[in-house]
Amino acid sequence: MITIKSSMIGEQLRKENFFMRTKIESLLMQGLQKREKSIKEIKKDEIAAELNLNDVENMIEEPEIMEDELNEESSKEIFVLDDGITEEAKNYIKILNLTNPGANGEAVILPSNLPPEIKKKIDEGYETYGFNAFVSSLISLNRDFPDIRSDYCKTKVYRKDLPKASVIIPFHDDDWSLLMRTVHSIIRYSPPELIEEIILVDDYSQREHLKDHLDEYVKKLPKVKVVRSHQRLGIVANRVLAARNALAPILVYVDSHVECGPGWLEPILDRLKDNENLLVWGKISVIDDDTLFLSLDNKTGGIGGFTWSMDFSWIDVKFYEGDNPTPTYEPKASPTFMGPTYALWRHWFEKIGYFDTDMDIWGGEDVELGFRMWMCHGRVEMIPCAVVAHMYRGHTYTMHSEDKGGYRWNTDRIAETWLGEYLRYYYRLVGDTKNRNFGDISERLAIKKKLKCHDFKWFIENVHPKQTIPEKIRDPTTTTAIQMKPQKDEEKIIDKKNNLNKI
Ligand SMILES: [Mn+2]
Repeated sequence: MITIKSSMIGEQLRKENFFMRTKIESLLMQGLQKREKSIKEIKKDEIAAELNLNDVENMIEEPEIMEDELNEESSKEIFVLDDGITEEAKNYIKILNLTNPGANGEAVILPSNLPPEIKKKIDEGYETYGFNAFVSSLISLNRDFPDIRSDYCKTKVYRKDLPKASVIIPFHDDDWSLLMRTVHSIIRYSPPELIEEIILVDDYSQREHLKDHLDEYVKKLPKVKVVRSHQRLGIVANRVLAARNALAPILVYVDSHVECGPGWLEPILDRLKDNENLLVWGKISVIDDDTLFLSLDNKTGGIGGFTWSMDFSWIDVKFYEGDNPTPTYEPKASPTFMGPTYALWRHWFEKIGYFDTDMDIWGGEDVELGFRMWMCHGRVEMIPCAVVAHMYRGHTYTMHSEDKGGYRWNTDRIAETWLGEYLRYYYRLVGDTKNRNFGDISERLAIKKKLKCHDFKWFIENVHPKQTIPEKIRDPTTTTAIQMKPQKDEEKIIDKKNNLNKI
């Protein structure tokens, strides 16, 4: 057995026992064949390589692995991923006469003449979690994600020596099955040797199933740990909390309501390997919020744009270039990105100032980081081969804190920090410049100065030249006040964000 002195990192190591053992065993086999190293040396080297810690010698007691023990099946710690379908759910599946509901990403279609008890359950799910949580509870946590990737993505060979990832999942009062299906999909579709840890970051959840029950459950899962904040931080500050607690060189942020598809992680890590100032994000498909249907397509995707009201907008892309009928699935430069799945180097994230933690609970942080990446000498790309399905849910909890102003507080901070001479385009869309309160942005401006970041004119000209600029105020030096109506799509987005209905 590997015994590890109890320290915080020791705890982490203990959870990784299974994966280390698997790797140690394969190395031992190689070592025994070559007869180059003793078992003890191989084991120590391997753990040191895994951890990349200088003081690994001090953390690990004298190895006691015996050769014959390694040959016994019983010495392996096997993690079993349960399908998570409760007895109650099984009963409903029977009543509804369903077979493997939701398997392979299929829609769960319920009969129209539902018993009142089930109708009530569905309504409660929507009310509490903003989606059809009843239907989700009927679906296996281990349902297969159809491999719709192109041949290019399926056959591409990625390097073996990729940097390891801390996968970070922020959550707050989430539905159990949706959150756990996210976790299971990551475990099932990621090569274990590429994952250092999966961190569930609790933003002060109050629901019982996310307390002791969650702590107990994750003990049964490889590499999963829970980090909790003891006050409501919001998703922005929570993501920074996780970054500070993460062990791996690469941070991969994943929403709490996604399913990761086959081969999603390798292209992300391979692309980051040689690019320390890069942020990549996955191709976002959709999990239907009513039927949990996985809506997948490998011909088109979206990269990130923005509107002058500082809202995210999608820019559709086809994976075809010009008249070439053969699609290309190479990474695509993207002016901004959206939060369901993105990854970057931990040290780069720290260097460019994490997120703006004075932002309110949620909103705009991804657009802001997209701007900052480009303007402060980095880059953002969407990776078509990294397929992740995301559910757009209704909100069911408070989206702003007492001392901050919610979504527009956040976008005001973005605009005031980055837009410079373009700032009035923003205020003409969101309202009067007077009496706005967005807190203190001096720290964010200091980062911009310290990193010698480009200005917004550079960003428009070099990163997003197709961005619409209202004709009459195209020249930002003009001082004439011109009334500007929101563009159609911007009106829609403003309306949507004001209602705070979906993320
Ligand atoms: Mn989301």
